[in-house]
Formats: sequence, structure tokens, C-alpha cells
Amino acid sequence: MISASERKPPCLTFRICASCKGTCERSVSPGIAVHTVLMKGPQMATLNDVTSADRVHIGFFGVRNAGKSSLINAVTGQDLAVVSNVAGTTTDPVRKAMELLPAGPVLIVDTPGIDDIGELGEMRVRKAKRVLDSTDVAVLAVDATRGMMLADRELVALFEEKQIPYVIALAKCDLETNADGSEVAATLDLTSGRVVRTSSETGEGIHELKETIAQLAKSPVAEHRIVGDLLEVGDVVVLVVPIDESAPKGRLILPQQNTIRDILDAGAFALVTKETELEQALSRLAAPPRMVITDSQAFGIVAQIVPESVPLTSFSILMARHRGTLDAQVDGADELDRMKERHDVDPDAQPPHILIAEACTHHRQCNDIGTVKLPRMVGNYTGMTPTFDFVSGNEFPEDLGGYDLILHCGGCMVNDREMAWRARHAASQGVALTNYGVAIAKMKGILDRSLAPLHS
Ligand SMILES: Nc1nc2c(ncn2[C@@H]2O[C@H](COP(=O)(O)OP(=O)(O)OP(=O)(O)O)[C@@H](O)[C@H]2O)c(=O)[nH]1
Ligand SMILES: [Mg+2]
Repeated sequence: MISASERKPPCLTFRICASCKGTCERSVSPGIAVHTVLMKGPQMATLNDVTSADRVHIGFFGVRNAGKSSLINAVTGQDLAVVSNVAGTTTDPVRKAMELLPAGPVLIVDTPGIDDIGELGEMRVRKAKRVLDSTDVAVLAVDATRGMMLADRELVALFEEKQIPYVIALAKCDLETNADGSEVAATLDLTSGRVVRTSSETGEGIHELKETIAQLAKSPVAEHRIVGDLLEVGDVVVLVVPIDESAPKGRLILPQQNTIRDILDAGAFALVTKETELEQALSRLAAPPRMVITDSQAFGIVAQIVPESVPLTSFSILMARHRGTLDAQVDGADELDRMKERHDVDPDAQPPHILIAEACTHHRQCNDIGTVKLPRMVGNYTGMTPTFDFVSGNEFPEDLGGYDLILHCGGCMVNDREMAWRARHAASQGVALTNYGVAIAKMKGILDRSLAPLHS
């Protein structure tokens, strides 16, 4: 994070601003103190791209020079990663979203060597290990000429502890003196995981490695529906999608797209409207809709238009339920009430410290939800003048000490493993975490109403 002394003057295009490199402050409403803004994760897709959350995250791990980057190039058939015989060539996790057959849409992640040393090396190792928190399938590259090392065994232990399916790619098999690889194989005294002999030089084993990755990528976990399980064939669902300056040009954002798809899968009808035409849309229906789903930002106005008898919820609440995090986030939002109570009891109470975390790195517009609207709303709701820190992309602080609350975006750009890790990480440090949509519903006084459709 940047310190107060490093702050730059406000800049409306800070995401792409060449001079500030995305670290300058934005103006926010008076009375709200904002002391850090950090934009990170240039490799991340944006809200407008294919969802990263739905891609299988494949991480390549191993010691320095094991042949990780070469394997990535061989597996993808592209020159994606820099390769050299200098140990420690890859210094930061590198992510690339792509279609990898037969696995399908994937996010390939190259990592720095897990045995790196020195002050910088240790930072790189921490980053490589952090990748494990979002890895769905791990590939451990083991240099066939050196065999399995202590660091490799530690990695295997971590895969098993975190229940990450993995395959061991015995790399550089073309250099092996022992043609059948028996000596090296003898060092792989593993009870689980698969071993594939590979050579990025000759292409040996690369096809088999891809097949193995695809097999491991098949998740045994049952898929949770977004809304389809609450609907019956022929139901009409009204979706409210504000088209304001923060809407992506010419398309809908992912939670909206995915919800429409789920409604269609349920054999129901999706009627999509802006909040400005909602009243008219409802009046055109012969009967009240089965449900109205709105963008959280339009909650206030939509709740006034939709009769109490019609179930109303939001995209973010449905997405949190879809990912199994809703209950924890509803509990997390109670922290806003505790802040309000503290202020009611003692108007001079210490103002809270809040982290606003956004997993994507979309270009921020005026009146941005995360950096402008939410801070303003929290200030108004609690009566306090909180201090806000902001992180985005892959960045999520290791040390959350000192925060009273984390307000997280819906997280459609990170996968379930990463979201679950963030929630566990916050809980382990005793910090409440909730998402934008749940927090907004709470602050607008309609959280109970928005949760009711999920229990009917
Ligand atoms: N002969 C042969 N050389 C290989 C093979 N795979 C990698 N190498 C060589 O091994 C060296 C290290 O390869 P990299 O792919 O950069 O290894 P890495 O694990 O990504 O290394 P770091 O990024 O430094 O951690 C390079 O000189 C590669 O050309 C292989 O299958 N056969
Ligand atoms: Mg490398």
C-alpha cells in the first residue's frame, strides 16, 4: 500500500494515468477520509471479459529452473512465459486466460521458484504460495535431472493440505541419462498424485499432461444454481439493470448475464429493464412477476416501485448465495449496525477503519461504487467518519489487523477458492467481511426483504 507521503493529487483517469500509474487519489464526498488507493493486478481480466471465476485456475509450481515456464509454453503451444537458464527468471506470478483443450476455459498461472532465497526471494516465495489459495489444479514441475527436492515435497504437502488436485510433471526428460527414468522415479515415493514424464524440448508427455490436467479439472462439487432452483417453468422474472456511466459499454456485466442464463435454463422468462422503465414494465404484465432482481445500486428506488407482495432481491445477494458465502456476509454486515450503535452511544467514538476490496480492475468512472458511493453511504449510515483503504485485483493484505470491516465486491472475477480463502483469512483475524450488495441492502433497510425470496 502507498503511504500518505506518496499520495498523488486527484486524477480522474487514474487507472490508466501514465504519471500516477494508478495510485493517485480520487475525490470523495466531504467528511470521508480516504488515505490509500492501490490499483494492482494488470494481468487480471476486466468485468467486460469472460469470467475468470468460471475458469479452471491451473498453477505451475516448482523450484527455480525446474522448467515451469517452459512447460507452460509447451502446454499452451504459445510463447507466453520467459524462459532462461538463470535461476529465478520468473519473479512474479503471471496469469493468462485462455482456452486449453480438453480442459476448456482456464487461467494459467506461472509462479516464481518456491526455493528462492534472500529478502526479495522470500517475497517471491510468499507470492507463489499465495497463488495456491486460488489454484484449482496444480502442476508440480520436477527437474528430472535433479529429482524431487525438499521444497517439492513441501509443495506436495501443501497441495494435500489444501486439497488441491495435482500432477507431477517430470520435466526435461530428454536430458535424463537413464533412458527409462527409473532412478528419478525412485525419488518420487508418493502415495498420491500422478507423475507424467515430459520434455518441453521434444514435446514428450505434453499431450498426456494436458489430458491429466483436464481430468483433474473436473470438479466433483455439485453446481449451485443462481436462481433457477427458486423458479418454475413459465415464471416471469423482472431484472432491473441501470445503464449509468459505470455500466460497461454495449453489454451487461457478468452477474447479470449469468442470471439471465440461469433463468433461461429453468424454462422461465427474463424481462430486463432499466429502473426508469420498471413501473411501465410491471404494468404491462398480466400478473405480478415471480420475482424482481435488481442491481444493488438501484435498490432504493426499485424497492419503492415493486409492491411488498412481490419478492425482491439483488444480483449480488444471489451471487453470494450461489457461492455459498451469503450467511457469513449477512453476519458481516451487522458490523455496520455495531458502528452505528457505537456512534449513537458516544459521538466521539474512534472512527472505524474499513477496507474496500474489489477483485477486478475495471476503469473507474465518476461516482464509482467502491471508491465514492459506498464510502459516502457508510458515512451517512453509521454517522461516523471512517477511514477507508482500497485494494483491487489480486491484492488482498496478509495483515488485516486494525480493520473493523471489509467491504468486498461480488468477486465475479476471482474463483470460489480465492473468495473462500479471503473469507477464511478475514475470519481468522477476527475481521467482519461482507459484500457490496449485502451492505447496500442493509444500509437501505431492505436486507430482510431481499433475503426473503431465498427462503420461500
Ligand atoms: N533440454 C531441456 N531443457 C529444458 C526443458 N525445460 C526447460 N529447459 C531449460 O531449463 C532452463 C529453465 O527453464 P525455465 O522454463 O525458465 O524454468 P523455470 O522453472 O520457469 O525457472 P524460474 O522461472 O527461474 O523459476 C532453461 O534454460 C530451459 O531452456 C526441457 O524439457 N528440456
Ligand atoms: Mg519461470
